[in-house]
Amino acid sequence: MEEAQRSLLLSSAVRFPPLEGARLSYGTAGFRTDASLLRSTVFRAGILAALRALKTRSVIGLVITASHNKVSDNGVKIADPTGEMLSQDWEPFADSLAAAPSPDHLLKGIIEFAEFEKIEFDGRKVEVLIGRDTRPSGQSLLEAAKLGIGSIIGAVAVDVGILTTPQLHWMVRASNCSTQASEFDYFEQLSRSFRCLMDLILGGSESNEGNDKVVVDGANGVGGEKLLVLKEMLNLKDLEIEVRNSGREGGVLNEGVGADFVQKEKVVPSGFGPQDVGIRCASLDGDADRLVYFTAPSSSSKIELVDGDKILSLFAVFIKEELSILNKEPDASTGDDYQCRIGVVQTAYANGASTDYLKRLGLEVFFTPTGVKYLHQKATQYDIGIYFEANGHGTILFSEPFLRWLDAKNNELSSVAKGSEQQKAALRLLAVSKLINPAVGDALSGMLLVEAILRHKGWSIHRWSELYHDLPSKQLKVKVVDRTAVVTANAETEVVKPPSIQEAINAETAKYPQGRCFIRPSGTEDVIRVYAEASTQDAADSLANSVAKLVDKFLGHGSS
Ligand code: 16G
Ligand code: MG
Repeated sequence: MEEAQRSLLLSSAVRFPPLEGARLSYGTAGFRTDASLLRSTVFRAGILAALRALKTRSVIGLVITASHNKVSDNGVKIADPTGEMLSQDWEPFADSLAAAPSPDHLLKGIIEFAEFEKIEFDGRKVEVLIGRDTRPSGQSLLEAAKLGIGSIIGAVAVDVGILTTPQLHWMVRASNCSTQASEFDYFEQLSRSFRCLMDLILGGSESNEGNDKVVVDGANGVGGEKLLVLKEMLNLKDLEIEVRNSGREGGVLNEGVGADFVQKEKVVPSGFGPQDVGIRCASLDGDADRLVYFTAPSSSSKIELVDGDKILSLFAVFIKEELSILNKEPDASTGDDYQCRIGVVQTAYANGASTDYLKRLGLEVFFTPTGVKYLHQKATQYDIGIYFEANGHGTILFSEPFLRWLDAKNNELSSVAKGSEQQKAALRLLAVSKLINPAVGDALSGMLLVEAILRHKGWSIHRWSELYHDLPSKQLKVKVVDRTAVVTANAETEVVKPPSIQEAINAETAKYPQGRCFIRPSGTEDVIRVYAEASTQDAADSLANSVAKLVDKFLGHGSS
């Protein structure tokens, strides 16, 4: 590394001393904590993003958000050239950069890592797109990120403004594919493919049981704001989208609103109530990468929640049906068959009833640990990989060879069977591949796809919800001395360390019909999470409580 580069790094690093005692880890989805503690970490994440851009010779993304967490928190994460999460083998470097106690240590760490990764500091121009959510701390953290990026010679920070997290991921991917990559292009692509899908659907669909309205809770965040823009561009006549908690009405981000609140508390978000009974409602989280649906109850009881598992199931049913239409109709067949491998990916939090349902559909179901990066990676291994976490993160991935085949098939069909159901199925699948965000789960594009499929099938939200009945479940968290003492295996369904706790969990679970229970260390909070499922709510509550006591006994403050 040249002297000019060394001194630039040292001189900028002295402006961002790390806070003592605030040791952060890149965690499941980037660094996250109280915004007032983050400047040094975001500055260093800027350096990391610039190094990643140098290494990959591609456009990289940096997003400043703390998603569904409280407004006083913030966070930072990096998007790789494909728009996916930062490659996991760089996470330890992210941790050590964040932890470097002084500018000299920081510089030494960068030099060693750059040598190991063979990163050349040749001054070549590389770009990092920086986006942020609506948090008030975003602007000053953005300045810190810019200085971090600017301390690598040749790296240029491009401020793309306030965006949803999935928009930023999409723009990074599009920039590297040499396609149009502005925010306007994102909206254009979503609206064009949605309209195309609706045109292919409206031709043959039954009525949507008179249910042509969706009311969306925008979590008082960036998603609500962007949905208003998208709605203008869509200019729909046959679907009314009403946005509440858009952030324009003065509500606080994620406070009593948003997908995380709705999914965990199972109550209506603020701004919703008895006037919404019978209406299809949806909720986004604070950076719009999570989506859940729900209906408001007539009394004060709990909502009917239609979570990520049910969105996954709806998508899976639709895709499977379209594929079978495409592969039927022998008279129109071009004899060009493609063995399309379709797979669904879930985590241990998926309700057992959803997994049974998907398996009954004949689908291959695979489990990964919690966190989008794990599910996404697995989903890339299929021709059509559909992944969702119960909390509403998810998308559909189509392989390049499958899309090429589908395109060719559509072209052939348009000469031999134009306008046939078979050709329409090909066109619908192509439209879905353009509507859905291939970089990461995206609440806006996911919502449009849900709306199109419900319309296609003529289903109300109740009909959709009836696909299967969730098993009662309960989640708890337990504060422990050291959450890293828990090591899990088999997609977090089994504890391998400390010894014998799994046996105790098994013994407890065996007492309950349809009982299932697991514990895992949270990747975002200093707690152990407990999940329990059983045939009744009382049983699920009781199983979760007993296992929480076991966690406390083995790992809690009284255990040592
Ligand atoms: C993060 C993850 C989410 C995961 C959650 C688990 C992304 C983009 N977000 O929000 O997928 O479900 O963490 O949190 O990957 P926990 O480890 O605290 O339970
Ligand atoms: Mg989020």
